[in-house]
Amino acid sequence: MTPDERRRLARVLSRLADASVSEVLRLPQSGDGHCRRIGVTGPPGAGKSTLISRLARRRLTGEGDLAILVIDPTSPISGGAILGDRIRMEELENEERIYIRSLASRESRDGLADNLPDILAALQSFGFSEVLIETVGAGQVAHAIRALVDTLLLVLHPGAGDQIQAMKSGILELADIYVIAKADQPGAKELVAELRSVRKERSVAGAGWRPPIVLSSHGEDESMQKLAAEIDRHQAWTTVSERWEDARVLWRAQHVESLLSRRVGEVLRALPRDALKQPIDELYRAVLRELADPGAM
Ligand SMILES: Nc1nc2c(ncn2[C@@H]2O[C@H](COP(=O)(O)OP(=O)(O)O)[C@@H](O)[C@H]2O)c(=O)[nH]1
Ligand SMILES: [Mg+2]
Repeated sequence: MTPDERRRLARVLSRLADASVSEVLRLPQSGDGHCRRIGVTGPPGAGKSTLISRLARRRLTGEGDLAILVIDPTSPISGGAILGDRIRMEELENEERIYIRSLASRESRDGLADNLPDILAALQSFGFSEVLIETVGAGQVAHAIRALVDTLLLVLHPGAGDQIQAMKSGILELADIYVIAKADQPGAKELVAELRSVRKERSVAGAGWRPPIVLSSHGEDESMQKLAAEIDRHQAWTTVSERWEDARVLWRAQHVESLLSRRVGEVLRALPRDALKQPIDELYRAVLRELADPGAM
């Protein structure tokens, strides 16, 4: 990617990140395409950014450039700056085939960033063949990111054992690959054992796919090679098992749901205060009327 293209992309992404629902709907619709989407999620401090910065080069061996999106729940603006994560991905800064961007999740309902599907479509139209998306994963976010990516990595670190119980019905069931980062620290073996027992109990959601467990310390080369291979194996599996098709359908439903929910928020905020005092059923119908009125958008 030339510096000019980078600047153009940065402008496009900034515009998208701030676009309202109606602005986004007026954009030309691009196809779903075949850009690989890989989510990297896990608790704060688990080692996600460190891992991504090491994994990124390994993922570059094929054709096409690689984009990294860091969804930052704390950053107040969606500028091009990498903010807190800059430190962790510095080594990629001069890599011509890698583009890094942080996005604020702000008050986005699903804990991701507004217009993320459109941002991903834009990256695809700029010729990226793969996107790695870092996000802090818990609760709602886990489900939102699951719907958005083909392959989901869950990054945990030793000592996170006590969090496993809490995660059981959520992200642990949704992830395709478990990564134990900071495997140089005590407790890695115990975490492997716990993940193995979780894996046995996994329900139909992951039918036909047994999430591999990959250990990594400081993203050393050998484990990154293994992780990259497991990602490829999972990508191949989603294609063969037609999971890819299912994922695209799910993704479209999720996209419309998030647009509608944002639009409801916009409508409610635009209502005069008095309108909010109506009985709930009347208010509900008033919002529905607004939603159905295309002239209002
Ligand atoms: N000992 C050790 N520390 C690590 C490892 N990976 C990351 N860290 C450190 O853990 C902290 C959080 O890492 P970071 O990648 O920013 O985690 P994130 O919040 O999940 O993105 C940083 O201080 C890293 O240097 C690892 O494999 N071993
Ligand atoms: Mg990070």
